[in-house]
Amino acid sequence: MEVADNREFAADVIAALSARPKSISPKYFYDAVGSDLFEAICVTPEYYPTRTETSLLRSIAAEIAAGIPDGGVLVEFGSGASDKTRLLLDAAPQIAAYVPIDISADALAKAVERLTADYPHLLLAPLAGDFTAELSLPTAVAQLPKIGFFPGSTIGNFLPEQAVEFLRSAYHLLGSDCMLIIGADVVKDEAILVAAYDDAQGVTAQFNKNLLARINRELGGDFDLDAFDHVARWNPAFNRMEMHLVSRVGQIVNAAGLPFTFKAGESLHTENSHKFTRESFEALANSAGWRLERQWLSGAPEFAVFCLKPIQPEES
Ligand code: SAH
Ligand code: AVI
Repeated sequence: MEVADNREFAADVIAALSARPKSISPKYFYDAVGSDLFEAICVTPEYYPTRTETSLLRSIAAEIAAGIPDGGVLVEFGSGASDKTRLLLDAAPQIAAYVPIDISADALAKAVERLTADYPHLLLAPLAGDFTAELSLPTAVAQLPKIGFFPGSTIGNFLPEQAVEFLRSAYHLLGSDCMLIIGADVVKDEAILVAAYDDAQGVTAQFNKNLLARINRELGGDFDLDAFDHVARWNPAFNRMEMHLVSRVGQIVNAAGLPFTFKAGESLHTENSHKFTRESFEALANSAGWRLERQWLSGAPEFAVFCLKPIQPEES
């Protein structure tokens, strides 16, 4: 990790542990260990979103591909292992270039190595960084038509106002003649949701606690991982799953050179995963300057894929 990144991580951890209630951005889950743990979550029996979205994308890839222009550039936000990407690349050989964007440099490097071997004619231009920061595309692809791709329901990890900000900046990055394909998880029975975020093997608990392990590794922290419980709960007021790390005891923990107090039962809120309906997603997209061009819905457990296009001035 770069020194500058480490400084930002330290500052965000200090702010998170000083806040009441304590809360941190989920982007810090994804160091090399966290990215591998996320891949392990995706194959647990309870975590349906990956399987469901993958099979939906497989069945609609040709329809999506039909709307992709010749020589288009696929720009993916939070690309991870780039597995779902392959479904689009295979269905749309007219795609000339691929720009995977991910905060996990390790996950990005591994994905690019595999894609280079399997798609020798594709121009690959990876960007390691935060997709909420100001981004610019490599000059080699600047003039090509853009197709944004944001699978996984990672959009659900934003608060609604952050999602709107992200969608607005995606428009600026992709240009007025683009399309944006977004995967979004759908509101459903609470028991299915809670199980997906609290799998029986404890992989999601490990993923959540890796945040503490990462603070120990990178910021000289002394978190005792066994002194915290992984808690996954449905918050009906905001239609979201929440993940927390709840202190089992009253304790003082050191991190980034400072002491922080936890009361027994006090929580560090680590993630929100908002779930959508067609109506709530469309309203979100509209408020950020996008219109819903098409939508596809899987069978139960439901997961949706949306195709968005920028609202043109004459439409507003
Ligand atoms: N798109 C993949 C991976 C989803 S997991 C899929 O659908 O399976 C979320 C991915 O987003 C991870 O690879 C993580 O490293 C990345 N990510 C999370 N927050 C990010 C941020 N702020 N900027 C860039 N990448 C981010
Ligand atoms: C990446 N993101 C959409 C996942 C989610 O479902 O919110 C991360 C995750 N958290 C727990 N399990 C998976």
